[in-house]
Amino acid sequence: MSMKYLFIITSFLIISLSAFSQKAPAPYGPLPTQGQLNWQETEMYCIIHFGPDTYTNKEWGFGDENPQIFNPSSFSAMQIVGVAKAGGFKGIVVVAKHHDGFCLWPTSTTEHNISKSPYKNGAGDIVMEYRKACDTLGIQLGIYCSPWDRNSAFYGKPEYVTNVFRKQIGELYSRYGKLFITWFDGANGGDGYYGGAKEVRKIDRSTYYGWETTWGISKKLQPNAVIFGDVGPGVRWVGNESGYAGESNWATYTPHAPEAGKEPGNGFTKDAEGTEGHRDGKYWMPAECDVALRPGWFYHKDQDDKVKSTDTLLSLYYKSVGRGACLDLGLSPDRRGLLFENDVDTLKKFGQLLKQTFANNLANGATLLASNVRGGNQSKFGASKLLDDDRYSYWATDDSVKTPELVITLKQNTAFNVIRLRENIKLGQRIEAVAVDAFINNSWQQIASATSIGGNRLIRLKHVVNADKVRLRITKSPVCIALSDFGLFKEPNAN
Ligand code: FUL
Repeated sequence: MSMKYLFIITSFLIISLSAFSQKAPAPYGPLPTQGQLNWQETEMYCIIHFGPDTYTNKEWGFGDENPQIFNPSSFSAMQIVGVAKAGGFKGIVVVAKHHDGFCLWPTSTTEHNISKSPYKNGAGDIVMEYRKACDTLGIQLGIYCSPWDRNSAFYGKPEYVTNVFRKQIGELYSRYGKLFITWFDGANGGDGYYGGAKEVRKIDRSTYYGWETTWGISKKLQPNAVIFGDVGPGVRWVGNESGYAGESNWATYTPHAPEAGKEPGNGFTKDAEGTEGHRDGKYWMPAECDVALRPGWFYHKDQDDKVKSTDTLLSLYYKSVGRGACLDLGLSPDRRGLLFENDVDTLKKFGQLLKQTFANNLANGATLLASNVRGGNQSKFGASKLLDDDRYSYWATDDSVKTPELVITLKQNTAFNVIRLRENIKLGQRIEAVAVDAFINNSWQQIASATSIGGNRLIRLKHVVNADKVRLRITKSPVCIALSDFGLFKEPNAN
């Protein structure tokens, strides 16, 4: 063979080999949409309940409340959204209509709305005030409009869905700019005012709202918003209102809609499947953990000293955001239309604590040694990708390598009590289990383990660990890995 041919063949081999090593791993299982990726990155947002219930001291208004009672003296969307932002929250969900049917925006669908209240002499629009505050402060907006309407005479009849409810969400999704989430509550049907009938009206949750058509309004008017409901379709309810996801929490889920979830009047049925999801679920449908900052969703004076502490919030943060879910914290403006002082205080301290803890990844500057790098291609799939700020650049292994290891040699002896891992979820949720070791007294000692990594996994250690070398072992994965982040952090008060 002449030198010329040898050269051609060798170049061909090199080119095809490098083409192979450039190839990204095949995605695994269901994948998130753009809206779901944005939702995942949002991590924490606040759902805000404010309306007639604030003035009647109720949680579920009957629907016969006089609009005259809605008259906040100093409502400030800027104060409320500003405090949420200081708390580290990146979005709000405005309850534009709760079960009592009172609309906080001027709607053409019912008389039972803010234009009939004394607030701003009937010219107020609370939803618009939130929109403006969100724009000023760089916070995302979402909207909750209760399907159940205890005021409407039409509730229970088909006309309610077609002429009232769908028109209401149509107004809300077209007048208030870009939304990141549209929120559908699962409490539906029961007793109510219903235009004076004062009776019990039951509906069939699976058919009454014509969900495909109703969700279609959100998809059409807000294509980038995720749709939240007890069983999705974009984001699922976590199955409790205490704010935690399961230790194993899969972003994938197969809904058994809509029987799972909440039943009005008799508390909430726990949906354990919502808490953990399904490893082999059919859809990408991650969990939202909703929980109120106070015992109730609405403001009640006698709960002023029952505001959750910063420590409780932090612990919920690890059990929700730290398990790959999002935290949706309920805020309850008081009768002035402001967050009460105790609420402000705890939220601000919580935000500070998060900032102090996560500002600095203590693994930065470490030397990383991976047992395998896909195609040997360090620049594309090397472990250094774990330390950049890009959630979608990633360390990947060859297809056959499913349980690789990574040794992280830190710049110096380092104290930490939180370990963070994230997968590049654009390629699905792949990793099922990991273990972490620290090099202590000249030997490797296991300090942590976790399951279902996904978009975010925070492992909070019981005690601070001091080490200059840490080892990550992927212990179970059905396919090669695509890990995007490794972080070590220390809470200021941990010891
Ligand atoms: C529940 C509702 O019944 C509560 O009043 C509250 O709005 C909560 C966020 O969802 O299903």
